[in-house]
Amino acid sequence: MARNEAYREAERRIEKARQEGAGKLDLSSIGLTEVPESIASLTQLQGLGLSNNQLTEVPESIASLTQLQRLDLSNNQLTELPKSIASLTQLQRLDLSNNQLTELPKSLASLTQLEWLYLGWNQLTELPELPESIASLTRLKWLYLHKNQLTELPESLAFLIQLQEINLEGNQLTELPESLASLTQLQSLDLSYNQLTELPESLASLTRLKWLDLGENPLNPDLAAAYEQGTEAILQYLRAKAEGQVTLNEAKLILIGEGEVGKSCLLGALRGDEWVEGRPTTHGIEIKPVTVTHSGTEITLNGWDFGGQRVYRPTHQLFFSAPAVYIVVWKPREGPQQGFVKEWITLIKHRQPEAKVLVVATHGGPGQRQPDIDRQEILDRFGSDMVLGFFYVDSKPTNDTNCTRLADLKAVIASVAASLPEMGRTVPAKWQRVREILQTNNKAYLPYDDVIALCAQQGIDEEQAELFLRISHTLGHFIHYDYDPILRDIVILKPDWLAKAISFVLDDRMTRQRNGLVEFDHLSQLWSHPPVADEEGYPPELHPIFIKLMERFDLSYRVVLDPAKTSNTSLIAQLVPDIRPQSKLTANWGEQPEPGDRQQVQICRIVDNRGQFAVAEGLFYQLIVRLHKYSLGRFNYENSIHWQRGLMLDNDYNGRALLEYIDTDVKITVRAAYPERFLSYLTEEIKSLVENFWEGLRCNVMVPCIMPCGMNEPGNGLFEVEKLIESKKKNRDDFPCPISGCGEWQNIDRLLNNAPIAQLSAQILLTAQLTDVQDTLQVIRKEMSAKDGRDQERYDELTKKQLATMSQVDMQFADMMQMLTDEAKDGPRLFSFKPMKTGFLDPPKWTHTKFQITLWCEHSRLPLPVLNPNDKQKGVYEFTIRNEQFAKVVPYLKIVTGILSLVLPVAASATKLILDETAYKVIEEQLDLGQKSIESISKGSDLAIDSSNNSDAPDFAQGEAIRAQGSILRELHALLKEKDPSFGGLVRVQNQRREFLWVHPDFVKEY
Ligand SMILES: Nc1nc2c(ncn2[C@@H]2O[C@H](COP(=O)(O)OP(=O)(O)O)[C@@H](O)[C@H]2O)c(=O)[nH]1
Ligand SMILES: [Mg+2]
Repeated sequence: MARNEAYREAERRIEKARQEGAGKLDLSSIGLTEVPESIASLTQLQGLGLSNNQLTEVPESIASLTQLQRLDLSNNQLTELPKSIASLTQLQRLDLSNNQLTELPKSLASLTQLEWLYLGWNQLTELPELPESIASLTRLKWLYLHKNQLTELPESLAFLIQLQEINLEGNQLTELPESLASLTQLQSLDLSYNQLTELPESLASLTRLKWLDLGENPLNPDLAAAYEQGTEAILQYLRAKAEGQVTLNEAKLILIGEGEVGKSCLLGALRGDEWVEGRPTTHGIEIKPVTVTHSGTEITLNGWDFGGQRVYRPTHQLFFSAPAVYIVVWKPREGPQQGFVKEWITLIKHRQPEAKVLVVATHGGPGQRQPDIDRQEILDRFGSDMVLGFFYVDSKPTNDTNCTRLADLKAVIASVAASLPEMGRTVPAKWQRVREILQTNNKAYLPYDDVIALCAQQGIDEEQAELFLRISHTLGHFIHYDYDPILRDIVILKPDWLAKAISFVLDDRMTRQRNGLVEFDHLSQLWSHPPVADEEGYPPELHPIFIKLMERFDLSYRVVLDPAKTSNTSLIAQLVPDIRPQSKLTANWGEQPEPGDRQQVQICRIVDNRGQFAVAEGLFYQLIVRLHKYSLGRFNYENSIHWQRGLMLDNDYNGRALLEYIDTDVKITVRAAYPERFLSYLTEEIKSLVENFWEGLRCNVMVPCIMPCGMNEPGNGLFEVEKLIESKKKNRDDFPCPISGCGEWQNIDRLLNNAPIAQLSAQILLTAQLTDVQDTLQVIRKEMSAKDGRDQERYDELTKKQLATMSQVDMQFADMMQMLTDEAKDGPRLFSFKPMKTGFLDPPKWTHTKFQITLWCEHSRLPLPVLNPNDKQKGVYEFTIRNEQFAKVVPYLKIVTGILSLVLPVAASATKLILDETAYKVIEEQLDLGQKSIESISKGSDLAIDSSNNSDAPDFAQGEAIRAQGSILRELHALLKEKDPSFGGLVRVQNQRREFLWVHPDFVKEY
């Protein structure tokens, strides 16, 4: 509509409203640039919609609409508000989102009836000073200030005591006012994407707070670790701090470099220890404290001295947890080349791109003249932000003086340590006391119960002690796995002690000769009598614990040599053969995929933060362990296929995969009836491993060319999936081949067809052919029940189409769970529900009714009553819910019911648990009833329940729709928690990607 036309249309609607004495007027989305003056005549108006226009100002005449309760001005170009807005004293809801406002008028203060105030997506840099303005809006319940530029919040926010929800996502806040604590009605506080490092302890008094979002803030490490555990955990942490806190001036000091260059001597010298002649070589890691002083403040550095042997490198990286001062040591006598200084800095940089590094040459006694390192080259390559200095010291004192130039080095170490962001952070005083006691008691480990007793002595109850341990574990102070049946009873107090035990295995000749296979008896032998002088060995009761810990660290897994016996052998992944097992490969991977199978390829290209190709040291060892449940040798180790740079996997109906490390690329090839599922799983697994473990590395997912290339050969070009998607969003159809000399343009859609990671499968099954899919699944279920228990043959007789359907269901389930990862911190995601009476089918009479909700296990994908045959009421709850309350949660229930009814028939495949027919029917019927009640409610109400009919860009929109269910899920958690805080005995576990899942106790051992 042209401007005038829009204006006239608005005038017409205003006139009509005036004649009819209408209460509401909708002038949204008509291209209006100016509001007609005649609006002033609608003095009776209660609701006015002006969103999605091009308004640059609001006319003064609006002041006449004194009855207005709802005003929507969102999505316009407003830069300021008229003073006259003050006359709208009846306003309850004011939407100003997505405008260009830079400040709020003082007159806002008159809108004392306001309950909703939307100010998201503006350019507010500060809230006006109170009390003139916002402080008088004492009825405000919902305040949206997201995506602004706020750098601070006024203390007077405290007057808005009715506030239930504040959204401050995407501002520039560096701290919060203490007064926030007076907002006792607050339920939801979104602070994500700000610059917060600490939180006021007073926040802990917000007992109604159910949702606190702190994602993407530079939180101090302790706080970040608490946050990782969920909203309740962080409140508990703040409560502990509120009781008393201490300031910590401590950091890690990490010494690395080749063997025999003088790391241990240097640490000794920094500590002021006496010089030791002929010091024995370091096995694993040794930790000793060093004290330094900076500007009068004493700083404690925990010095980590790493053994330099190459074989330790992959393991050592585990302990490069930030933040630390890193010292790379080298010995000039052997020349800089032999010191591998650049390689060591690279190793650090990949794990900790923010690390601070000092390069230290040893053996620098008086009169020593040695070749120097090319300092400029190192600075050019790593930057002077990272490499902060070069030193040349002698750790050996001369007769009359101290160690040469050591004092200078120590002073710089102190100042670098003082500049680390977590220096001077505060932690709960009681916790710190316990930590000190545990760290200085000279014990390498303690039983869990002893630690809890010690906490109790310091006034920490068990619940808080558990949180203390979880946080200490995340921070790397202690090692404790709370749900692992073997490890939960022990707390490892000295990680170095463990690293040493592992080093004896890595050093062992026999294990090396057997390509990493080692029997438990032999491990026991090594640990009882270490082959190293002066090491006394470890008591036998610890040996099973060590084996378990090595598994937890992705260093080893137990292999099946004889399916009839329990395993007594580990595979140390790092020691697998160098050579590609060619004949085994050919036997298991033909030239072409089998008939009915398709082949898909994706490449994970590993690059550093400058986009340069980079090696993720030890990546394949970790993959061999993490993916071993898909190993070809999972039933018999003999059949395994893996070597230093590759492995083959098999995932039943989801297909077979070959993973190969080619230079710095991991190439993944999958063959299956529907290869997308396994391919996207493997890609995600590698991507998340690379990006979580090596903070300085990125994994770009690439797809290969599909056409013979412009150079008339089979195409070798690789296309980055993310770039293809970006181009697609800009409505481009083709993308040029990156190979120089080719430059042929390829169709983006066809390229992306090979990239399941770019697609969201969620819409595939929940739509049209749903009944077809369900029929297929029923047939599959019958087939599989008949083959109950026969592992490998279960899928043999299924058709390719059936196999493909099962994979698609798996993929859809995984997608949904993935999108709700954040919510899983605070509670389980899978429920079924049914109405208790059937009267619900008559919607008009229906005001509230009784519902039954049943919790499901996220591992087995089965409802709890099936898994608890002796207590069928566990995880089953009855609620009386009002109609509108129910309508609110319906969108989530709809999605989850849909998924569960697809997953149920094949759930057995994950756990090898086949449901008998009666049990199956009961669940099926329950899901069905749930579905019916949703439909009837949807029909009977005008609530926008179906979120999936969003027509534009379905691939991306669907994901958003599911993600939007998060808040509903949180409400459900709150309801359930009131009934049963234990969630029916479901246990919260973490998978290898550190995502939380809620599983039945029987399956905890899988994590
Ligand atoms: N003169 C002299 N000798 C050193 C110095 N640093 C190390 N050494 C010698 O080099 C040997 C190996 O040092 P060590 O600290 O164990 O090496 P690491 O394997 O890197 O820990 C020691 O036994 C010392 O004799 C130094 O600064 N000056
Ligand atoms: Mg040493």
